[in-house]
Amino acid sequence: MTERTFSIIKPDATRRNLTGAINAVIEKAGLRIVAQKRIKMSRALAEEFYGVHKERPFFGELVEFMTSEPVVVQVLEGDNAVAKYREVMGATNPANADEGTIRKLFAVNVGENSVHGSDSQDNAAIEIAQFFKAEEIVG
Ligand code: 3AN
Repeated sequence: MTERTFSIIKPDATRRNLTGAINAVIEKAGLRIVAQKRIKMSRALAEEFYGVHKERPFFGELVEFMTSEPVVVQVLEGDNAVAKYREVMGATNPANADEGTIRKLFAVNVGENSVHGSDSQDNAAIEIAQFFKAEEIVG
């Protein structure tokens, strides 16, 4: 089924000029980038976005990192886009990520792990709406 997922290319990757290299992996996997923009996340937006992790010990560090430098936010479209992008990203900790995945190829460590991808269709819809207006998405 064709669906959409939300992606962030994180500061560790934008800093190293890896946006194009990561997009190449995304497109090669059959996902279409139907919206994309480079933004600097505000602290308020980062805290809201990662609200589910509020009680985790790494929350402060995560918000600091995500607001430290620009990110590229994207909407990806394709067959089973949510699950497919999770596969393409690889495990949260790059040490456990499969060969050929974005995190295996590019991530620095478990915190600076280059990309975010929604973990469910419900969260994809919520996250897309946090960053994009409907008219910014051209499928
Ligand atoms: P995923 O991004 O694979 O869905 P989550 O939802 O468990 O992983 O974690 C959200 C984000 O929090 C990760 N992408 C990573 O940047 C950060 N994070 C997760 N675990 C750790 C950790 N142990 N130390 C530092 N940052 C972490």
